[in-house]
Amino acid sequence: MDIEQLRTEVGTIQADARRVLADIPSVQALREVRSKFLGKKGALGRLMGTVRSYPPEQRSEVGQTLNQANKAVTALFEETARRIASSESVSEASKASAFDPTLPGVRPALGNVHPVTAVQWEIEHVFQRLGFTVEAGPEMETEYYNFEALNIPADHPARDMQDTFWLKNGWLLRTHTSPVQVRAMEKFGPPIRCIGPGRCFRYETTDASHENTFHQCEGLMIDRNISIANLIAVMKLLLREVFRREVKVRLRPGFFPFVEPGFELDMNCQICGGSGCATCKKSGWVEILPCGMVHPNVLRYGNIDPHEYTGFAFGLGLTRLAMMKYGIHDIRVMNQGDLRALVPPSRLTGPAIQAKQ
Ligand code: FA5
Repeated sequence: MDIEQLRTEVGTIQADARRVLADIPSVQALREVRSKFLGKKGALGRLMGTVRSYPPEQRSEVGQTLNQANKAVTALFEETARRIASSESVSEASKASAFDPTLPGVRPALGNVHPVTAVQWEIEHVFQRLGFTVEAGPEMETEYYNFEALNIPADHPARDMQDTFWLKNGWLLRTHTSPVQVRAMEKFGPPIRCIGPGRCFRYETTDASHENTFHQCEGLMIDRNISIANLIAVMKLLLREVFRREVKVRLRPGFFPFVEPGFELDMNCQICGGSGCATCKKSGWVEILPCGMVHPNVLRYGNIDPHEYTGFAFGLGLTRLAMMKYGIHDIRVMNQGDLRALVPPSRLTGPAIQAKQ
């Protein structure tokens, strides 16, 4: 073919390529078509093989014509490849976002949480990390577990410290969570690490820091060589984890028949910052964490040899702790069902809270 026919042929090939590539559906199809145009035996490849058949003075022009056509068709293929790749990724993305009825549903966010529940979850999480189990005791208790096994015999004046709701059957509403101690000793035997959060009841007049129904959290650790140092370390860790900063505390001697020695751990009132308010009765301090070394008599009641084992116990005022953490001035708000006292998920802290949601 002469050089004019060659130009016409090259134009036809380029037009064919444009037409074919406009409808190409996939990368695989593109690959198959590519050899028909650009392969050695393809339309342009075959023409390249004819360059030598032209007179020497025309070869350079023939070469240039074919090279330009080759470049143009190659560019067409590249552009088509990019178009297919981007449309494939769009369809992959739309596949991924398509509704899949087999996936588990998105759990709706829980409503707001009661402050006591929120603090209880945090405390459970802290202690579980330390290897403590979480125990529950009955709210309706016997005199034996609430008093006697805690070294408070019937005529002991300490019974007056906790005004009791007596039931007609001779049982009572537990005045503290300490009965959980004895039940845990009976259930597990030493060594023991447990906490017992729960509701307590006292027949007393209410004010900004006293309720007749409130929460405590008992703690008990019994093993060989447990000392006051262990007790203080755990108390400090507990407060640091709940408040996420150091809080000012004071330790003073305290009397409880079931511990010896006994302590009162008070914390700086978080409502007034220690300057004195109705919540802390103008003292700047709030009684929050009475504690001590378990009395040998109590260990004996729990069938544990006090010569071999020692332990510490504490009775955290959970409701008061929740007041301090969430800035609640009056404890009576806690039982009034006022929805404004609840803690929205945005104010909850601690990994345990996420886990419970
Ligand atoms: C007891 O109940 C002991 N069982 C605590 C204990 C356990 C001491 C183990 C030693 C070893 P107390 O009566 O102080 O102690 O109460 C403990 C905490 O419960 C108080 O510090 C306070 O934070 C909280 N609390 C007591 N009475 C009330 C009340 N009426 N309203 C709200 N919180 C109260």
